[in-house]
Amino acid sequence: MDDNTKVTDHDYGADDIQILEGLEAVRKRPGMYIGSTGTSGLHHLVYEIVDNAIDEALAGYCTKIDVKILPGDVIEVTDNGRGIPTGIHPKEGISAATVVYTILHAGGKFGGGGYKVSGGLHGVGASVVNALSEWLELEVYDGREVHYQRFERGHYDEQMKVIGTTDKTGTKVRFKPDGTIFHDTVFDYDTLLDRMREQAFLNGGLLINLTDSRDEENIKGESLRYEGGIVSYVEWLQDMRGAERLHPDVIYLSGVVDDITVEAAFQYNTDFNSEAFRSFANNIHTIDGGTHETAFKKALNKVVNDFVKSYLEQQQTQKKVKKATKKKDDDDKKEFVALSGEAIREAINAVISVKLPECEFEGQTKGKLGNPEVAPAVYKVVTEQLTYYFEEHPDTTEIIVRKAINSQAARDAAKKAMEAKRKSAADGAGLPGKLSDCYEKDTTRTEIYIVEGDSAGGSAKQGRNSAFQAILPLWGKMLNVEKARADKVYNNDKLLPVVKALGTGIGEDFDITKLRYGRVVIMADADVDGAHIRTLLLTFFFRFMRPLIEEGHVYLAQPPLFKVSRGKQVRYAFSDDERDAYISELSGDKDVKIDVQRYKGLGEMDPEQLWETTMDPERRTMIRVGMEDAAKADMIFSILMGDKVEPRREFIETNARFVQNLDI
Ligand code: 28G
Repeated sequence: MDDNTKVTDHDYGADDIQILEGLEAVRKRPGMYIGSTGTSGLHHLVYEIVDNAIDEALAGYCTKIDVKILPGDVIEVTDNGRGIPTGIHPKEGISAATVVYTILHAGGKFGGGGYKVSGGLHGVGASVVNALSEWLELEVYDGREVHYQRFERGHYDEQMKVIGTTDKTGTKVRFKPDGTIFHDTVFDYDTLLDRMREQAFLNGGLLINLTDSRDEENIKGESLRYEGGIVSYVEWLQDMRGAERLHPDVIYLSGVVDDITVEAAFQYNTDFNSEAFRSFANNIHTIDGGTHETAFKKALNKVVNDFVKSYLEQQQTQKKVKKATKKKDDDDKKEFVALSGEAIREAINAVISVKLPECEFEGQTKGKLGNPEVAPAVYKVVTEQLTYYFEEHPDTTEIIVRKAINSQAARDAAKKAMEAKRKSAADGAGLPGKLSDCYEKDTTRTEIYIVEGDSAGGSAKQGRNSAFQAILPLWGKMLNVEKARADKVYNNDKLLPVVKALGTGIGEDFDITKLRYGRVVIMADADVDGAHIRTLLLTFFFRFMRPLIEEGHVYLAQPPLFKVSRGKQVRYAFSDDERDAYISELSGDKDVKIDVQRYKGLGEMDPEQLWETTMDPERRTMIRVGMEDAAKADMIFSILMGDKVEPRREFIETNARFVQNLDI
């Protein structure tokens, strides 16, 4: 066997390929290269290979990519590009394609260093996939011959060889992920579908076919091609949300500044309090936004405010001309107060995509674009093109501007009402009456449990450790924040206690330094109503207290579903499997009576049980809510609450797994 996995320290010429270390390094620390060895890492293998095919499309040579999930969870990706070069690499003395698949190239995605640059640097990541595959087969079609090579865990016995003739060009890769590396090697069709669809939108016109033939009785597939690119993406997102459009056309802005390509597409709908941004840098989803998103918002602000300002000035001069003959007008000298960004963005649905020579990603999960040079590029393109759009489309412009002004009025009214409430002694500037507060003040210790329902609230209050755990019970159905105007949300009697208890204020006034509890825990039943409350609260936090989620303060409590007992021996189970395991554990080999109690709600647990299973920091498990979860809740929420029935049904059919707990 060739010893092609040794760490090599020489440079073989090409600037863009650096040999850092051998494939064994990848197998030793897979997380450095693919993030994790869980399901997410597993799916990353596919993305790495497909990305290479997309790079070939960006280079202008590939129009079609086939992605297949084959029986045994083998993945096959085929493109119709030029085919990876197979000629002998001058320094290595082996095929260039072999080099691409066996030598670790610069840019560990998750372990510092640079990131892959889409459009130009083919093959980065291919060696990582190879190293983490039980086996991988590579075929290259160069218009004359079919070249073939097989690898096992990155190693090969034979060099690349010709196995046939062809008149086609392209690359085909087949691989089976290594079961000794990944906890679970089963691919999820919907996860791959989401990703392929996203890439098809971002690379308008490119055809991506996805098929899943693992179950021969039920072969699934989808053909994805969107000529409209990100304009189609916005339309699709609006449909998914069941949104009613505020204006007919999606607005599309694009341009190139220096080496940076900027594209933005957006449309408003008739909802309240919803703004949805999806941004990408080099086709990579930036879940936490970054310089491109910030610059877009700033530019939108500027163009809308400039428009409103000059419109008002125009009106005033017209009035002055009329009134000049009658009397002096001093009441018309109103100072122009700029509309807030939130008001301007209310109900916007936007997709932003930038492409640049080299991306820098920031933040804990590397989900935020950091490149400062992107900001002026986006700002320039959006201000110039949107100003032009406004001039060309007065009808749409009027609709958008009117909406922004109305939204600002609602927000001002809400603020006033809030201030009035704060001042009135009866309502109290203080804490909500239903809150059972804790004694400590140190937010590294304090927690608040937001609990659904009366009896559960009672149990939680008795079961808690009152030194650092506060309890806030909530009653009844919550307000649907999407269909309600800002002033209603601010004054809602269900949400107001939450806002008051947390102490941070909301929306533009949100101030994280005022947060009274380091952990905000949502504790709801594992049933339909519980799921409803959970989704509503997450949506509320996502829209009005976003930093709370971004900075990792929000948690979901995980109460057990079953109590399994044999006399004094008690076990709590959080799933059916766990319940069955405990039943057999407790019964041993004897045929004894095992008592299984199913908890229908938190209220059925006594305070002691609730503490032991769900609230005691030593024993409980909690889920920390990430931006991705919250964004998903926000999306699900929109669909389930939206007034259009069709997208809702379609969404539920395709995402049944995800929404099974929700009331529909
Ligand atoms: C099917 C699954 C994944 C690919 C290509 C095409 C070329 C290429 C790939 O070149 C070496 C390094 C940088 C240029 C490039 C072919 C130029 C001319 C290619 C893929 C040479 C890699 N002819 N198609 N790599 N580069 N498809 N699909 O991986 O300097 S990778």
